[in-house]
Amino acid sequence: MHAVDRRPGSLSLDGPWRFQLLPGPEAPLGDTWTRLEVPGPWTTQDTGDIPRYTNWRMPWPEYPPHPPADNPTGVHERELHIPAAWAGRRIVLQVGAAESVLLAEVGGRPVGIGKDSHLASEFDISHAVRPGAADTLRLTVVKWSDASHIEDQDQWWHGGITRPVLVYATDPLHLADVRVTAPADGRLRVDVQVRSADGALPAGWRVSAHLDGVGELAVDEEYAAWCAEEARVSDFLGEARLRAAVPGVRTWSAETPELYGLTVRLHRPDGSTADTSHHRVGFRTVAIVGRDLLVNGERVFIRGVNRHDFHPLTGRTVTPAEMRADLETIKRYGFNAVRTSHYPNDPALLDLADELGLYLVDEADIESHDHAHEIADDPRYLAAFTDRVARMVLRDKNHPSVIIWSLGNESDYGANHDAAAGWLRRYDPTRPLQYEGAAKTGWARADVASDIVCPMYASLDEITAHAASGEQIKPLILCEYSHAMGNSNGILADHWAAIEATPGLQGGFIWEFWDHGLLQRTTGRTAGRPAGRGGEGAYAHGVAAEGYRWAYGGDFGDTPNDGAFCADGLVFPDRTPKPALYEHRELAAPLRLSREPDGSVRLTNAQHFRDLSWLTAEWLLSLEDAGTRTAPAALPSALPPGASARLAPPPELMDRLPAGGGEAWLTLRVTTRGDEPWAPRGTEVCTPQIRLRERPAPPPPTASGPAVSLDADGLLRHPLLTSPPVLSLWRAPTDNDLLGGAADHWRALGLDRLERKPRSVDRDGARTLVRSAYPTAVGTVEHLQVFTPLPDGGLLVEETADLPEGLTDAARVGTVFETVPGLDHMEWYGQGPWETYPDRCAGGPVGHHSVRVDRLFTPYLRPQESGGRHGVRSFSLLSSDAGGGLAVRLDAPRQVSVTRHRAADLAAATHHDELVPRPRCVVHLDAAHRGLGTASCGPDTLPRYRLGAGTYRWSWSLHRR
Ligand code: IPT
Repeated sequence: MHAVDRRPGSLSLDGPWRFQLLPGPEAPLGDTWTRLEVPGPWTTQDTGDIPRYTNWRMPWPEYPPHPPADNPTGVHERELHIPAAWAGRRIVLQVGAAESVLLAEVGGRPVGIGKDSHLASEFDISHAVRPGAADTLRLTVVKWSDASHIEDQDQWWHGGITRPVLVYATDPLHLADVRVTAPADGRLRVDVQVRSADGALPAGWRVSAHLDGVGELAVDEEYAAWCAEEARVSDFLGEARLRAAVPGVRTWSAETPELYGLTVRLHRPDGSTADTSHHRVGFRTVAIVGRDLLVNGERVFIRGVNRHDFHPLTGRTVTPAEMRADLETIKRYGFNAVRTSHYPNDPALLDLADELGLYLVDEADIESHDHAHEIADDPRYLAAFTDRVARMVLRDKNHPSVIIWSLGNESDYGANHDAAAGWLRRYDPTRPLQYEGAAKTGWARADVASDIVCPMYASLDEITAHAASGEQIKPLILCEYSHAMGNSNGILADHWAAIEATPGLQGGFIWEFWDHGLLQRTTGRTAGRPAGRGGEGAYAHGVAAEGYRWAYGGDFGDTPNDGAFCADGLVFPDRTPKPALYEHRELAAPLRLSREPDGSVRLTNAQHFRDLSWLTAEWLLSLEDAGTRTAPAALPSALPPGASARLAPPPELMDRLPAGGGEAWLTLRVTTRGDEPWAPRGTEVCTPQIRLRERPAPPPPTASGPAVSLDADGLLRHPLLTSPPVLSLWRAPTDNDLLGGAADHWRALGLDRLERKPRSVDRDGARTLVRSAYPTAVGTVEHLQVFTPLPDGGLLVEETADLPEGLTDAARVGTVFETVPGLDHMEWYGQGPWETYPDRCAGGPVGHHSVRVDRLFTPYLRPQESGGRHGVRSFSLLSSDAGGGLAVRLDAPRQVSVTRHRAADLAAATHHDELVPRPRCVVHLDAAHRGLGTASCGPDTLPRYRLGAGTYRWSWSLHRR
């Protein structure tokens, strides 16, 4: 593995290949070939072998290093036409990635074997090919091997060739490696290794290098002279060293991804060019000083996300365009870092990270999870550990985006890690390394194979306590946190408040980017099979089209499996953003607003390297009762990173702030001024806001008109409602609720099957008092509803619920009712427009929002509580054709959800396609709603987002519109 990119000028072998799937590597080849698209795993191409999903357990019982007897083996064949002009050249076959063992043959001759499912294998096939003629190229891929035990990552198991296959040719004398060292001070160093096919170097070869905009690099004369004297050394190493000092260098960072083109040439004695290699150089320095990780001397926050190679049709094969779309999405939602969980990515991804500006934790393909303890010290795996780490580092060392190396994931900690770390520290002293398994043996230990404390899912208390302990000696950056499974990422704002306020805490990587739902057919002859490439376009807005669904573990009949645990990303399988992404975007905002005591607004540049000149903005004044007005905003473009400035709220808006009250919010809608490499001009970046005026308390009601009508059980009859308002204490369990234990708690209390017992009805003039009881396992909830007719024909509902001692941590305390059919549009004043919850609402600015009812609901793969909007003050449900509908005004900002599904409908379904939308709206108005937390893997919500026993009071009024 080397850092010379051979993709340019190569011959692509991608496309349809002949294919046979055998039951094992020893099985005889049959006569019948089918066709298979390469690259692409066979498990998504309808070959009979299925994708299997397990988290950490191996899908079969054999102990390391043994594979199972049943071992699907794919034989891939095609003709290889090497151009006649390549005769006499060194010809190399490169297979981008194959899982898990690759055997290559040309013209019936074995040319090599390869392992590591996420790095390329290269074979010198010069001796085996016949340029100008056709040879048969056969790539046999054995699915399971000793290596499977160290590729036990939490993802689908596939089999096959997953990255491009190509052949390239060089002179026998060629550039074998180029190593670029480009620190922020502009002192560039380029070390070049030259090799010849027969091992001998002819005299007189020469290497040159040119840096765009700067010029030719100088040869390191001292080194050259030394090499010349030590002729044997020179011949053996074939090494050249070149240097340049770049004055006024433009440094690379995630915010300023400045790249310089570098061309390295190998010249024959006659001066002609034997080989050329192109690079993009980013000048930047990474260092750890004390407990700070510094990029170019700056303590940067790491706003990261874990990303797997994933595609809903191919499983794992992704094109450069798809990788770009991933990274653009990642950038647009405020991330500046990616951990390549849990293996080296396609080289194209690293190029893109350099270009778009993302810090990478480049992770070796080592996860021995199920047998972690045995393998970490097992010398039979020693070579694999060091090989996997070294090959990654050798390949990726020139990428400025890579700021940290990772030894792998979830593999305990043993001698094999120390061996790899030893090599790595010596080979690349310019970057820190991290390994969670080593760090966790003692966060304050200096002597372990991790320069960073990189825990997964540590609680806020744990990490802040460590930072305050006086014992912290390394930066703390969570390698995984805020598990994005289903409706999740609660307390992200609390995380970032702590990180930004606590020296020693520097960020983390959300788990994870993708929901790994594979598109599966549900109807027709091929029902149950992966849709594969035939499913192109059979999805939109995160939802699979009719006749398809997003499959998770077990859906292909794969046993054992870990169910929906692979659906834990910030985007749906089609890359549609989930609401949590907006939360992150706002928390990562490059500029922040705050209110000064004199009423002026303070704006802070929260970036590390950039001023504000790339942004433009407008002001929005939102008034609860008088809509929204806008005015252009003048940003202080030259405001340096970290600095703040006072801004006058726009007079043309402030002048129109009506006297006499009503809540008012001032929002700065910030967009890109021009095109950024990751977003076109006009892309929304953040929407920070400040409250100008509080919401006044509602006036005391005056009753007017006839008292409400009730049925025999004391339930409200109302022309706008098809199901009367009753108490609700439950929600359809989210993945966090299910896996974290809250759902069991609610079941034990009986909240999932709460039944109303009428107690009494009292009339007091026009007011009607309805008392009900809701028995639970720990006592009865007493519920009072007071109905008062209002002068405008509306109805005021004042409610009180007394939760007995012991009834703590309910899902919600609130009202649920169902409307007449035909209301398909919601307008509201509150947080939005995206889904928000009490502990995930930083990304939903308060304002007037309007969304189709069907689009309020978030189609999480496994149906669950969804569609909530936090801080809703008032809303209307309208029919878009005939007009009219209903309006609700709440006493205080409340959690509201309007969907077409009852909580029980959601809880009963296993996949989104099982849900049948009701024609009516199911409306929840909550006095209180439990936070989401992240308990499917990690901390639950904080105590302040939980519900206690005691008295809850809330009121709302219902009006015709
Ligand atoms: C952690 C894994 O590193 C990651 O691959 C994924 O499984 C994640 O959890 C959960 O989705 S390991 C877990 C045992 C904490």
